[in-house]
Amino acid sequence: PFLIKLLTHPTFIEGTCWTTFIDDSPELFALIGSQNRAQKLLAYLGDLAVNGSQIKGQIGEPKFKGEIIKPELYDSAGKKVDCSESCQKGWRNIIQKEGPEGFAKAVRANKGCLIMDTTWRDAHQSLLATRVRTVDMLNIARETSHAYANAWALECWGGATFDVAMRFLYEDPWDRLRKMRKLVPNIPFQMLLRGANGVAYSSLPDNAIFHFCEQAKKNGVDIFRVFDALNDVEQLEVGVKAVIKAGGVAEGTVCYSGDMLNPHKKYNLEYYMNVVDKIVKMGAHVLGIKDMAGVLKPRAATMLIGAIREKYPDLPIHVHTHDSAGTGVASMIACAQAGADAVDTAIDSMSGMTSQPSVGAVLASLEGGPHDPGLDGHLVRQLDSYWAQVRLMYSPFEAGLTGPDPEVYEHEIPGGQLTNLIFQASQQGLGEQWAQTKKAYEQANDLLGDIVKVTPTSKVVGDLAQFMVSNKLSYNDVLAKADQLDFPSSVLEFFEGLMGQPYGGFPEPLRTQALRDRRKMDKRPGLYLDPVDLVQVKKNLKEKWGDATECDVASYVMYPKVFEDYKKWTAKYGDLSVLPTRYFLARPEIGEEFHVELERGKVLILKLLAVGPLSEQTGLREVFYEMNGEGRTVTVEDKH
Ligand code: 3PY
Ligand code: ZN
Repeated sequence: PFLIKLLTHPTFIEGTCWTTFIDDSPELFALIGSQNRAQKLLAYLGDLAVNGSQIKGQIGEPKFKGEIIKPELYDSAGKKVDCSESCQKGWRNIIQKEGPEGFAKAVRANKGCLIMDTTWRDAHQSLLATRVRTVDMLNIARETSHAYANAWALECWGGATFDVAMRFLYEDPWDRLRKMRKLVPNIPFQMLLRGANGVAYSSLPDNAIFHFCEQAKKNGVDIFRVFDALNDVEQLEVGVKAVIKAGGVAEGTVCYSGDMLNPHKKYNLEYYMNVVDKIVKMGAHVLGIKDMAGVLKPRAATMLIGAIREKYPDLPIHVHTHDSAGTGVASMIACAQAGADAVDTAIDSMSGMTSQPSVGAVLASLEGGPHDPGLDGHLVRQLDSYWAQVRLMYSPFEAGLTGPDPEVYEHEIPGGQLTNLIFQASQQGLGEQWAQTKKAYEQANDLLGDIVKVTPTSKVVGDLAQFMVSNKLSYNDVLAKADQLDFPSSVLEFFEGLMGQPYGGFPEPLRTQALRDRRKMDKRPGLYLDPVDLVQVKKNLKEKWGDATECDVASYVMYPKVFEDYKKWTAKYGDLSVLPTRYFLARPEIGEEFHVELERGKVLILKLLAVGPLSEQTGLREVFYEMNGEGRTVTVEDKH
């Protein structure tokens, strides 16, 4: 079939085929069939043996390269939990039986404050550059279904995981979702949806958001946390409507910024109550409070949740925070006491600092009292021994955080971005620059009109801050030279209105001076965008890749280039999600035997035998592996 495809390929027929044609047309390889999956895997392992890992963002090798030991679970009575099967009992049964409205009622009737575990999404997004791979979640999925059986949800999809899965891990996010779903049938799955941006970084046509939510619901998402980075309710409404249409639980979310306790700050209780009123009117089933930077102080939490609870006694309230300042546990307890129905935590060894507060700490604080989350803390703690090992395996993606940063109350940098910026500063070895960046971030925020900062608007502020630091521009310089400065593209997109409308309007004359001849949108961007022709997209993808699912269409619409690159990669190396992380990130030792389960029951036993000498003429090396007892050779370009 490969030869036929080659001979009938338009480029080949046209005669414009050159020697790099095969390299440049990896789609040809997609058609070869599954029989050479093993050979493709060897191509990756050969490359790894010669060139080391090329995964973007990876610095060095994992600190832990041993076999990850899975815990056996024993409940608090000392009884062994049978994890050969997934647990079947949980809140998902209620969603399936009673629908989103029934779920909302049942949650309000529940006495305790439930826990959402974020380990599979925000925790690793905030600590490990979103690099945790599917296999490491699947390996602990059945145990998780037991230990977290009474959890509100597992947050496991959306946000940056969608993009990073394809872009850096060469995994299909939809495949991840389906595989996790199979092993965790009982706990609701929650995803993060950036309102009219979907899981992308700026607005998409409305029909793309509706199509995306439909696929997400069909493939396993139950609860959708929908936010807009500017709390622009029109942008938010697109997402909430799409979720309701898809049959999901819509968690309409208000992003918390600033300090409500400070009377001089822009976002006060009245502002938040006004956004909440609009979210309720939209028909959201649940209200989310998203404290993306971890600046919701315990006293503010009491005030905000208390006011919402009083006004809306039937509305489920779910609170999200980050532990950047070290006050996350105290804030979540304050939320529970003020009437929140669910709060977010992460497994202990994946918690703290820019991640969510520790589940163990929150459980210890609430267990036995009126807000007891109803989880067996003993079981949850046993899962932690697994995650402690996984975290060490992903050490090449650690940002080197050393402790809490209460300065977050001033700079208000969201958790995930804080990790990124610290990492960048430490890479440049410039402690001084980090202090400047934080200061510049505050000033950039002021210049932009003190906006709500979360993806994608946090990137706008971060880009402007870095632009100011690298060009040595003060706050006043930016104002004085705005009509000549070459602003970062994200700043111009924000000023154009591509991310929605900020509360209080755009800062003038800065906006006009920065935009010059560029357009200004004063309504939500979706009203200016033509619908995507989804049928045509599918047709094009089918022509190019031989097959295309609705999920592929949704991936392509969110990230056309990332999706194409992902397809090219898998055409060359196959589906690497089956490869244990230790061999995805680092070369095996010579003589080290390891196993890869290509599919159920099809196990490859591999051993790296030798790496041959470099051929000066070709720049290539031969790599010798043993596969199921037979010698195999791969020829690899030495990129050093
Ligand atoms: C995301 O949008 O990915 C976020 O996590 C925002 O907090
Ligand atoms: Zn978050």
